[in-house]
Amino acid sequence: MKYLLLGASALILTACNSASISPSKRSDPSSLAAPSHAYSQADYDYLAISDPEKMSAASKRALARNYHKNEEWFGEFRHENLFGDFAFDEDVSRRDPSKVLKINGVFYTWYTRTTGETKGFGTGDPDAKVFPWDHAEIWYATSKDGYHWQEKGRAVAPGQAGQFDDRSVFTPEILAHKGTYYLVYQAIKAPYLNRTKNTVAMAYSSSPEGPWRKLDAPILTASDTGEWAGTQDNHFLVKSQGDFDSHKVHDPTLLFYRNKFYLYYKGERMGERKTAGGREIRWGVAIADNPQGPYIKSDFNPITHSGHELCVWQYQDGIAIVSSHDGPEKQTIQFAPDGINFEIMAYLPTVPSAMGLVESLDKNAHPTAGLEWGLYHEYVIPAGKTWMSGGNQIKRFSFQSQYYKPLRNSDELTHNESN
Ligand code: AAL
Repeated sequence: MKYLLLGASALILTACNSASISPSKRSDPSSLAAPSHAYSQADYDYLAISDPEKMSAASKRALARNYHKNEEWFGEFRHENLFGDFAFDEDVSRRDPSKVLKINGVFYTWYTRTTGETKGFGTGDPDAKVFPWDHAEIWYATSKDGYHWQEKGRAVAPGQAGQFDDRSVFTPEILAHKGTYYLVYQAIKAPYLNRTKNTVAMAYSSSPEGPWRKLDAPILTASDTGEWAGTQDNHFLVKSQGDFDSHKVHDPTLLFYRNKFYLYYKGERMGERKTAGGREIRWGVAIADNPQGPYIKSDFNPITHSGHELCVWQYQDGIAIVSSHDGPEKQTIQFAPDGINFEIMAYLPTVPSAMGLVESLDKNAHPTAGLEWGLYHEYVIPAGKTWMSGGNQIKRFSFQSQYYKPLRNSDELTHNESN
């Protein structure tokens, strides 16, 4: 007798010879692709389920959520300070680091850089800096060892007055593909108000040092659904909320996957509500045949119901993500065999904000090898300041897994070899 679980909850009894059931495949993504799961005696033993005909809700959930398969995805993050220009500087905010590329033996990252005090909304001054990422530019830095970083200069600046990116450009991600570097980033057109909808823009270059050439128009915009209530600049007041990305399209992250360009992003909704333990945040994906687009939003969006800044990498033939803060599935690692249909693989005690992964790591060496180390940001809030008026600092994370102990740096491919 064996049990077949269809979807996440319906248990169906099937008469079957248990000897014919193949053992569970730990961390084998292909086993997640199947629409149903058959369970072996080894699975029940692993979960201490003595009688599969009498299972509690917790035991059914443990099977449905793969607690018997995914232990190799578990681990925890450690944090370290960085040196040189990435040491904390109270006068310069550096945040939202991109992926780290290794090019000819040198690490590169791109990030949001601002100066000046954040004043918030409602000052009456239309030029006042409303967020730590307002009036921002995208800069880049390099490092030989991943610890000591040298700021090299500006990569992308806001556009001329009247252009779609005339107020701020920030939260960059990078993709290197066939000798061209593509920066994707958020853009704001003035005025920057509570109800302002941002866009996602792209610039490209044949060198990581630039010069960068901007596309004339955004590659992604907020959905044109939802309706504000009244004319007050209050993004909580709506007649209807619209799609998951009716207000903001954030944290663009571009991957070359299955011969297409997958632009993963965070959506925020007009009239945002609180959801289980956090803000109403979901992720979507838009897919293009060519790196410059057009990017078509997936019909399956939203593809998560949790998370905040994006952390996305290819593992084997699927896509893995870390869902950071916000939502009922915050602080999880998830995996989708097709890049769309994500399942929870592991729960995490903490998750760094705005992780930038190291592209040159051998990500297929282990489920969490792509997380071996990378960059992230932290808020530094001196006494008397808030998260808005305090500083931002780029730091380094590493992922400690009891199942995977890599040789630091020595097993990295150079960027050129990996592309
Ligand atoms: C971050 C990211 C995006 C937002 C802002 C800067 O947490 O989600 O980048 O726009 O905050």
